[in-house]
Amino acid sequence: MARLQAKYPGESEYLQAVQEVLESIEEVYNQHPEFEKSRIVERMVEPDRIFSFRVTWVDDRGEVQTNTGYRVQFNSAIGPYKGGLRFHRAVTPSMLKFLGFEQTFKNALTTLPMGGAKGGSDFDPKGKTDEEIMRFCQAFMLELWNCIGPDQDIPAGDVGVGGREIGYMYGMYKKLAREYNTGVLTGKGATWGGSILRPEATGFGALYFTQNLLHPAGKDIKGCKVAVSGFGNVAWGACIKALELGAKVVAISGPDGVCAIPDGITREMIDYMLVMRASNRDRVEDMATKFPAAAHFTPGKKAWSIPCDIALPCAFQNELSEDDAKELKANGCWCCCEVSNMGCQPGAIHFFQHNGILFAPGKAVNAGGVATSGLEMTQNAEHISWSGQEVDEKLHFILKSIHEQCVKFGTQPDGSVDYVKGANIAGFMKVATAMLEQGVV
Ligand code: 2IT
Repeated sequence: MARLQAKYPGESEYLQAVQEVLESIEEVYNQHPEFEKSRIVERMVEPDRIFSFRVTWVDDRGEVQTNTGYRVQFNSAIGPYKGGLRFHRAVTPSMLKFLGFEQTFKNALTTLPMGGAKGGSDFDPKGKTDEEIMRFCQAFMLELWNCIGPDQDIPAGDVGVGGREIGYMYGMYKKLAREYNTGVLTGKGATWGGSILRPEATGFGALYFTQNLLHPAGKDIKGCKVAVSGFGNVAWGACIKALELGAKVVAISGPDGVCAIPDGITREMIDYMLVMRASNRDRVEDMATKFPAAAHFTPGKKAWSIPCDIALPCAFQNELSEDDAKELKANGCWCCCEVSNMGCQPGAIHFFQHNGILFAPGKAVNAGGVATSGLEMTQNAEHISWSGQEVDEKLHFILKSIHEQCVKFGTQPDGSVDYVKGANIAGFMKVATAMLEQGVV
């Protein structure tokens, strides 16, 4: 860590993600001298390569805009590079390195053969029109197309990138590459190679994982109050499944504040989240404006200020602080499943784990999204499409298996399960073993 800190000062998210994994794996690493001999850790923390490129496009006023685009190909030990694209004004190489690093271990947990990658741009979708989004996506692909391919690197969505953006990017990819293999991107439209349930999969998977977490403790989601942060694709899927399983979603939030929903979110409100996302206004207050009797907006507050049983951070890294964790506990919360990547600050995780709150990390909880991307790749490669039921059965199996891996590697001497350790060690062992078997490359 000291060497990395000196080499990459200021890359705080990246250093945070690496530190968490290294702390988790220290013990098993020391039991495997062959890993040390082959310098597995030194090789694993460094991305294989990073592409960085200028993206210039013209906005609706006819003005020329310039952003920076990136693709971080992190690790290919267990398969081709796989991971999403993030469009957000705060995107930096540090953010994408942390996400690519996390992705490597997450993908290893899915049981599917996928390496880790991440990419994106500091382009800010907020306030952009549909035409501007299209022109940006096309300009972005003008550079990205040369770095990706269905057997090399398969991007998908992340914050700020959904079905609409994937569509625009694929359209441009086809023109540039003269390749008509839809398998180069996942999260596509259902009529042109997209997997049924991919849009829902991250949220659905998170709730399946939560069920696997609660059942051994003799608990169930049914009847629980759930607080959700965000209102994007992940929060949307989580709300649908929470409702289906009989839970009550009592809060959703955005950068502007929180909407308390005392009687629980309805299907109509969940559908409206899609309208809010497509509007690019990035305001959760719009929910309270649309449904004034059901949702009450408070500016500047987080979802963690609303009393709940289960907290589901579904928005952004480091969105839940130690103080938030304490407020949750004081308000009766007893479980936090991290759905966003690195959504909880280290102090919050430490507090949960030492105060009897069930906690599971993003790379286990949210892996259903990329796992279903993996299922989309399989369907594309076979030129077939599976039914929703087939995909859902596989998703159930995958989340169950991820939970089992966490238990296998995370069970402590006192019988409790450290899900952070479990997920990190399980992912690490798979990637490290593959690297060892493939020699020093
Ligand atoms: O963080 C993630 O796992 C994603 N954004 C999904 C990546 C993917 O390739 O589906």
